[in-house]
Amino acid sequence: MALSSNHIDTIAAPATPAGRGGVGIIRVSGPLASTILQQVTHKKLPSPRQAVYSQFFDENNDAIDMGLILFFNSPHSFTGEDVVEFHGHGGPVVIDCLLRRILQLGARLARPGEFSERAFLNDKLDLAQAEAIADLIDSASEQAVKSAMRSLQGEFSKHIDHLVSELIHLRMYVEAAIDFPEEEIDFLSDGVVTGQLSNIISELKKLLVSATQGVRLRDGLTVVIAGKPNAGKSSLLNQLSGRESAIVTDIPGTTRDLVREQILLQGIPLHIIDTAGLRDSDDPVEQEGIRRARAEIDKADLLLLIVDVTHQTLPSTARGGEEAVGNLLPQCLNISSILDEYGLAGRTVTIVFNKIDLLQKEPQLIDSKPISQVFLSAKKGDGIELLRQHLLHQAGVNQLGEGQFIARRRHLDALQQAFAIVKEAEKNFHQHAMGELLAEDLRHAQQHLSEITGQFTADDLLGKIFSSFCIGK
Ligand SMILES: Nc1nc2c(ncn2[C@@H]2O[C@H](COP(=O)(O)OP(=O)(O)OP(=O)(O)O)[C@@H](O)[C@H]2O)c(=O)[nH]1
Ligand SMILES: [Mg+2]
Repeated sequence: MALSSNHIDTIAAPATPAGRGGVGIIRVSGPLASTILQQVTHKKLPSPRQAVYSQFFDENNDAIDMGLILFFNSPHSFTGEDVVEFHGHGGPVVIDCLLRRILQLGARLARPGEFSERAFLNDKLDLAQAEAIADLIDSASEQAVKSAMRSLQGEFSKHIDHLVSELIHLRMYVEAAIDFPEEEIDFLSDGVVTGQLSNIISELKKLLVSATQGVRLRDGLTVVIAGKPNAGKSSLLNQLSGRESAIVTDIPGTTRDLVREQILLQGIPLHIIDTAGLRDSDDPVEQEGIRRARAEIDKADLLLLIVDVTHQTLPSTARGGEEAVGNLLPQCLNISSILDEYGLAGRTVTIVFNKIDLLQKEPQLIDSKPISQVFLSAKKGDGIELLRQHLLHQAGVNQLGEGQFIARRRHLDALQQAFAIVKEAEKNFHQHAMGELLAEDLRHAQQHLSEITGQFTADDLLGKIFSSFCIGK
């Protein structure tokens, strides 16, 4: 895919952020890069990758700045083209003067992401790696940095490439069988196909889990707070966000609209949504609020179901208000009937039993799958730290071991589509053993996976991805 250099523009842009700094770098890439370097410095081209100290001159031969110059010869550069870098001083005007001179000499200003785009087009990086550069720069936590680095180094792409080659291998096997119809049945029923299919499915499954985690690390997760009126949803939102975001009163039905807050937990963004209390209502405004609440519940990455713990019926032995009552709670609660009541059976839910201060119960976290329980007081703040711990755990922070990479929604969608196709193909194959159908499905799955690394990605999508990068990247 390498671009021939004669009809390619030479591009230039500051590589360091706007503003003042000790050093300001301008990067130039393309066929004119080396002549521009010589004209700006009045020096001959330095050896590749060797820093040389020089003055930078404008069109009147006045010195504008001085600093280091670097030359990277094609294809041994970031973009794969000839690249030069001017490391001058980091002031907005001085950078501007130098940039103007470079543009006069035939370069044009780079579009956002254009350096990375050229690196991709010249096969220096695949698409997932190019995206990882942007993600590395945007990382809000150390975990995200390390994961983006792994993606940049090709960890994620390696898994994808491996799966693609397995799909191709299986497809070739199946197509060979189709080409020899008299032996087709034997070919297809010898167990190789089903064995390889199930291998591919289990690899895809593992990759889906890692990619989901990778997306969470980058985009955070959406946490929806739901429950009956007055359960303490808005109080909990306020505790988590550390400010009075939502109105709290003792009037049931206070919150009607969705209230959204964004917080950072150890660098992981959490999008928290407080919702209208769930109940039957004749009020059209409240009804609409409840409809919106249900829509958010369906979309949530993590659902916090808030239950007023004092509304739970306790066995008679545990009644009486003495101190032990609250601490008997976890054993006496009927979790499945609570989930049934809200129509949440079968879902992953964290039940937050609120208002423990009224029962003198200690805060408690029971972290398990698919149902976790947290006992806390949203009003007093007791147990909020346990909830934070649980949220981090759900975001995957503790499980991030070796090999975790960063991923984007787009990657996850492609993986999910490939997974759905291969699952369906396996089912059909078991029923009908039709080689042609299977080969076609494998081809589709392969296309979806190739979108991730960019071997099979539409130009308009590429344009969209790179234009979201910033200038100079
Ligand atoms: N004692 C006690 N009271 C609480 C606690 N959390 C909330 N409350 C009280 O319960 C009432 C309702 O709290 P909200 O946070 O407005 O409840 P909500 O679930 O948002 O209610 P709606 O918006 O009406 O659905 C208020 O009077 C709060 O002060 C708690 O942990 N302990
Ligand atoms: Mg509320």
